[in-house]
Amino acid sequence: MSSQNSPSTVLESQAQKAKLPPMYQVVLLNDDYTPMEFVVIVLQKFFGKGREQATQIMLKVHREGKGVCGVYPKDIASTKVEMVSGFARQHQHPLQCVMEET
Ligand code: NFA
Repeated sequence: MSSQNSPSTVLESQAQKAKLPPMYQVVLLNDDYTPMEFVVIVLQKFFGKGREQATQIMLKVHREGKGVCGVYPKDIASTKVEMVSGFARQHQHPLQCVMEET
């Protein structure tokens, strides 16, 4: 960094350019066995959705095969995936939850 120019007037090189951290979608996948009501509860409990929005997302997953529950930084997305997967396992449902970089 030059001592002659204030930081705001120095053009950043590509290497120095401030880059926002990547974000990750947390995605639910459809299956034939998990009850619809269980998926709605998951969306309310772990993703802060209201009953109506949770139902919309559940139906999208059911009809289209997958649906986005939320978008988070990596650590938070990873924790959500583990919490949802553990909750589904505890209840012996095959519901799958994965993360995808945006
Ligand atoms: N397809 C499931 C059923 O018919 C419901 C479901 C929705 C499962 C969304 C997983 C995700 N019971």
